[in-house]
Amino acid sequence: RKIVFVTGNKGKFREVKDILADRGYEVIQNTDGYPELQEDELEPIAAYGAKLSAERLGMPVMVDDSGLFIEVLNGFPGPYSAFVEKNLGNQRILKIMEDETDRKAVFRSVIGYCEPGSEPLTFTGNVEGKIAFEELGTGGFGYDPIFDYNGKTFGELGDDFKNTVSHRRRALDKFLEWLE
Ligand code: ITT
Ligand code: NA
Repeated sequence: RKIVFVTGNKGKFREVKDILADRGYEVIQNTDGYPELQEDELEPIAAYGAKLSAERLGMPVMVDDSGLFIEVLNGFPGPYSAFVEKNLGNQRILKIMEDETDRKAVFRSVIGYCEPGSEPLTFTGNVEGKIAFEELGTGGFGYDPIFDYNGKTFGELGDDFKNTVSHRRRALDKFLEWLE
């Protein structure tokens, strides 16, 4: 069983490939990309990306739109997570958070899935944590070194553990439940 995953993000691809391999799926990366709607929520971005990609490629596809939502910053960077990671980076987030005592944050992943000629579906997963005070660990990718899950960052915990509790894992579990 094969699934085409449209993404340019190597970290996402590696995680999805590992999680779905355990369930008997082969994941194939497609790097064509898709225009991202400017929205406050991830669901419409994932739905639109999946629909557009499925029609373009003429085959069923999945996408993953994800982000880090920091509570005290009203959900920032949220849907702007890719832009912020690229242009500001973890150190600038830590700087903004320097004097904040409320460090609650949520990672969210929305899997969009679409078959040509059909409407897109979305599956959302969340994991709660806190913004660390410094970058820790070399595992994972992106915001993982500053995302503290029960006292250790995803960067420290590494992919194998992350894949058992992550936002992406939870979204994929819902997707597979529907698929099967
Ligand atoms: P696509 O090609 O799949 O769109 P992208 O990197 O542009 O890749 P998004 O638009 O979904 O992805 O942006 C999400 C941002 O949040 C991006 O900077 C990711 O690196 C980061 N991110 C997403 N999931 C993450 C995770 O599990 N751990 C750390 N950072 C994550
Ligand atoms: Na993107």
